[in-house]
Amino acid sequence: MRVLEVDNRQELARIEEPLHLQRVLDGLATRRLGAKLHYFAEIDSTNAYARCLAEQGANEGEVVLAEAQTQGRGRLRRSWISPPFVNLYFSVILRPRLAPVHAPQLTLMAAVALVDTVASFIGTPPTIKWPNDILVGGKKLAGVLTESSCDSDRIKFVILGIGVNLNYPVASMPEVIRQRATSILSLTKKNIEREAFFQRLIRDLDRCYGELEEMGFDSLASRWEVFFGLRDKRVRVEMIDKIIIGTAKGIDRDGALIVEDDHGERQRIVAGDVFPLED
Ligand code: BT5
Repeated sequence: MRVLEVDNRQELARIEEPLHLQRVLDGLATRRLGAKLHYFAEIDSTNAYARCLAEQGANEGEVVLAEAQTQGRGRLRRSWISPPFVNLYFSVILRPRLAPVHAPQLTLMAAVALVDTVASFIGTPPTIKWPNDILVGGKKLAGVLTESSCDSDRIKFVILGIGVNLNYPVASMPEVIRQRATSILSLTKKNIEREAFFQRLIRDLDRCYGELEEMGFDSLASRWEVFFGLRDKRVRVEMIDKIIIGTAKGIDRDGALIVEDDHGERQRIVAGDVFPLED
């Protein structure tokens, strides 16, 4: 049985095109994800709310979904632009049996699932920009934000947050992202049924998460590498305390980015932003 909790603090009747959640839940047939769906017309951040639920003991697989976010967030206090009714913003509570050092694998697992879903809607696979961006034609279509809560030797929970631009016209994007972002609408020139995309994505996430839990990271890592757009390219990696220039080599089994610097040393990057260098 699947449970749907709808937050009625907002007047849902005002919404022109709300998600038809029953269409999402009908035939979802997932093993771990989506047994309970918390739906909001508007929220500050689905990740923030999912974290509160997880701290209060919510089960693995519960999903928080909102039509709009007022404080959607990216990494490093950056924001995620989240206008109403056109896109998807959701967070999944996971309780993986992984060591804390392996938590980054979940970001990469989500990227692989997103590639599969997006490819099924646009016909060609997108590329992945380490660690968490899904790009088409070099423009950002989706982002993943994973936030973990850990003890010294185990993960208590991970909040896996995903934002995807669906029926979002590039012309109505704010200036700060307009040149660098895209949407399914902009790529296909058609509005898509958001319910169908969401259902497919939850299924792909469920499948990839199951694969990670049951078979480990190796086969997901190989698939991730196929879509990694910067392999063997010259890159600049910006970290909090330094910048490295070198050649991107791929990822290791913990999901860290491997870059060979200009002294021939292999550098292992666990957090940062990677950019292609113009030759
Ligand atoms: C990310 O961060 O890409 C992770 C985004 C995760 C958003 C989801 S939405 C549901 C859940 N709840 C949340 O509060 N967050 C998650 P990062 O790599 O730091 O990229 C952030 C950057 O992407 C911004 O600084 C902008 O340049 C750009 N950006 C912001 N909004 C965008 C959008 N709608 N489409 C494309 N790019 C965007």
